[in-house]
Amino acid sequence: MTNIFPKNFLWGASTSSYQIEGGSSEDGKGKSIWDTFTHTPGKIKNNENGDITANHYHLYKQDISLMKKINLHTYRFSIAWTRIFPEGRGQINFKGVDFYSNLIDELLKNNIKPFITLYHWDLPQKLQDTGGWSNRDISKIFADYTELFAKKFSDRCAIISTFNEPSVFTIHGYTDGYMAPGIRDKEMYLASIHNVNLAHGLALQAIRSVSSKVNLGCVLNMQPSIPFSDEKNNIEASKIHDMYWNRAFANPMYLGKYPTKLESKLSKYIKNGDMQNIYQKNDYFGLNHYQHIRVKFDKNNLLGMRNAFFEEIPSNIRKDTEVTSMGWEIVPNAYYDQIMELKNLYGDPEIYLTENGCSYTDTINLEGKVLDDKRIEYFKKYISAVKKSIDDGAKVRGYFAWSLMDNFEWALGFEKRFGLIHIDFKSLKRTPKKSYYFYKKLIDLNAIPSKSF
Ligand code: GCO
Repeated sequence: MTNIFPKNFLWGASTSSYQIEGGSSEDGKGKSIWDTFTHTPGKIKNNENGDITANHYHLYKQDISLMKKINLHTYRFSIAWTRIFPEGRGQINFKGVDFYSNLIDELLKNNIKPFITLYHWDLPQKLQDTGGWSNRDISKIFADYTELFAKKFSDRCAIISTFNEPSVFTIHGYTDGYMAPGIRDKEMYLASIHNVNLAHGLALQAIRSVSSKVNLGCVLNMQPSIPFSDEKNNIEASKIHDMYWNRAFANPMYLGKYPTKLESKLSKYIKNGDMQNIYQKNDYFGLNHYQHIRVKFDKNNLLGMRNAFFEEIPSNIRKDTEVTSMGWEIVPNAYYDQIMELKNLYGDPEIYLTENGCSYTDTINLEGKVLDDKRIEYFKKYISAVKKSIDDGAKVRGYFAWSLMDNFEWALGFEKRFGLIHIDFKSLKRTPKKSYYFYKKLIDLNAIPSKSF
């Protein structure tokens, strides 16, 4: 087997609107639940927020020229719903439409394919005020937003995803208060699962009513759920985690059916015709993955389980395990296993690996360089696992580093740096890291560079 990736394999990088744009109330943009959440004291580390963050809203041309310099094939970014519809529906904000039109045109001018995410967690606050994802009306409202987007942009955007990581924004948004909107309500959570699935299916139909040429799918985070220990309650907890974290969206969207146990919990929300509306043809499966998850029973958690912290892992395991600054284990075999599971359980789909990467406390040295060798080692291990999955028959069509640039890491603020490009959040100076040049070599070779940098 050669170490060269298939011809036309897409090398990309990912970001999201709230995490990099800034301009949180500029040019008619409406308030999102993350604008509300980050301005609620105590929710975010150091009470940081995304009002400015990397200021991509004003610096996007500079950022695109940095993409061009490494011959990036594709750039995955998300649309801030509140730039298009400040209140989620009704009045269109044409300055917001113009921003994304200019951004997309600049990408195309630089021969970079836009890979669009229509929802990466920044729900219009006005829609949250009427229940957000727990209110069934939102499914149609979301579909209407996606139809408008398709009318404006489907001639220039060949790949669109409805959502980013639905299990993350529903679990952390509606069960444990960790993310916006910070609600802890089991029934609202269960309703949101079904409404998001329905929104996905209605959106695919709405977009296809405008264009049949767009590649459509969803970006899902999937990670092997492993019991923290072989105690019965932890084994049971890992099964609950797998159901909500891995199957609650992948199964209805890609197999047309909820897991049996979940279907009975959702029965009051499932109306005639819903499952047929949800189960539309997906052109690809978007997979976000970083590590496996060790799951612990937790009677205080609404779902009866939680992710174990790295520090809780028994020392005999911990001593042989490398982690990133997020405390996430570096386990490339789990990545291979997850990709192969998609091939074997979800109909051997075309797969885009839409997020993978690592955080470290990157600093700029006296020569003005960021020597992030650990990130380069991470990419070598994980991208080798990708190549192995392709050699073993998985239809992987592209890989996106998370992230193009350092950004606002949700409840953790700015401390966790994932970027190929270092951002000074005070001066807004961009400094390409050593991994940025590694990534360029990877793209030019279409293979993992053998020699070290
Ligand atoms: C996610 C989100 C990204 C995160 C990244 C690091 O996967 O949680 O898509 O917004 O910033 O994954 O946590």
